Amino acid sequence: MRIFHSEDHRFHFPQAELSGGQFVTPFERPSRVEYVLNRLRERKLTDIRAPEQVDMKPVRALLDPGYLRFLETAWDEWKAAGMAGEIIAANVPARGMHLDRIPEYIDGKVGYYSHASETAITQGTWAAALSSVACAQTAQRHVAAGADSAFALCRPPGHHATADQYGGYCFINNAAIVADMFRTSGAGRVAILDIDFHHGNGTQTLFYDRADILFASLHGAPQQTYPYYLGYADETGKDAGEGANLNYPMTAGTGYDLWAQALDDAIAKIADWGAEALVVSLGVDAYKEDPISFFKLESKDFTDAGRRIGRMKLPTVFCMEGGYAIEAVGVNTVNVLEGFKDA
Ligand code: 7XA
Ligand code: ZN
Repeated sequence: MRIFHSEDHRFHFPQAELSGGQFVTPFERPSRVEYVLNRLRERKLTDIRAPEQVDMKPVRALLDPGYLRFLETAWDEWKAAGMAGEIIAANVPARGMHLDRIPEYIDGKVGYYSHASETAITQGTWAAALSSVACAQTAQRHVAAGADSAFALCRPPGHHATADQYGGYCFINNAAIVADMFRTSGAGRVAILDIDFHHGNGTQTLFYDRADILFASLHGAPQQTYPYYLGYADETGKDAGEGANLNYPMTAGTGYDLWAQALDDAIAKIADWGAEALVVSLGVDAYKEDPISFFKLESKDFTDAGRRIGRMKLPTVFCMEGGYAIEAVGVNTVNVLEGFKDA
């Protein structure tokens, strides 16, 4: 399996994350990628390539132009306003306020274009986010050209980002862009299977009313975990997209038996629906030791999950999402890929 990776992810390295009322070193950090690369090499998965240049056309096709301008210019505006630290949202449009009027001042814009405060923007965030998209896009082109699969080692991750909001460590939704590119390159129906511990609220929102892209997500129940305000089982899509959104929320302590039943159900529904290509939002934070999650998957379960996904025999792009049990991130990620190849 070919792997796409860019060193430019390192441009995004915030010093601080707001977590539990404290500023801590971000869980989503550059060394995660090193663990994955090391494990890939250990397992002789060495077809690791730099991505082609990012193509902004598919990005602009899906995302809000004002949001993209904001991401590109936020750091300079923040610094020009005399702010000393990293960009962190402190004010958001809440119930009863205007959701449709974009403030002029950068502090207001930051709140308008974000949905959470844990995620900092730094000088290099835009460049890193574009390199992450470039990995995903190059993986898509490789598969659209005939490869059975590819792994985009995306960092920063993407599945929480909507058309006009960042948060949950995500700025641009890589998996969504890949799915839309599969459509443009000829696939009639595309499925996104999100196995990250957290609900992919961004991906769901981007395709909620679309009949051509199905979204299925296995995740921590929103009553109990981030992103809290989306991810319930009764969110099934709307208008033309009715029936093309499948949520499998599961409660704290969920182990592989129950999780795998949800996976099998999602896989069966994706097959029945007639997907011609598959995008996997590959987070490994369902792992039992993950510091910010509460499922109980073991490392070997990721191999089995990969095998089940591989049995679908669909052209597949994997996009890296979360996973913060730092020393196990590489093993768990590569286990999914190896299971997939062995299917
Ligand atoms: O898949 N998404 C993640 O792994 C990021 C979750 C961020 C949680 C932070 C809650 N304030
Ligand atoms: Zn996650």
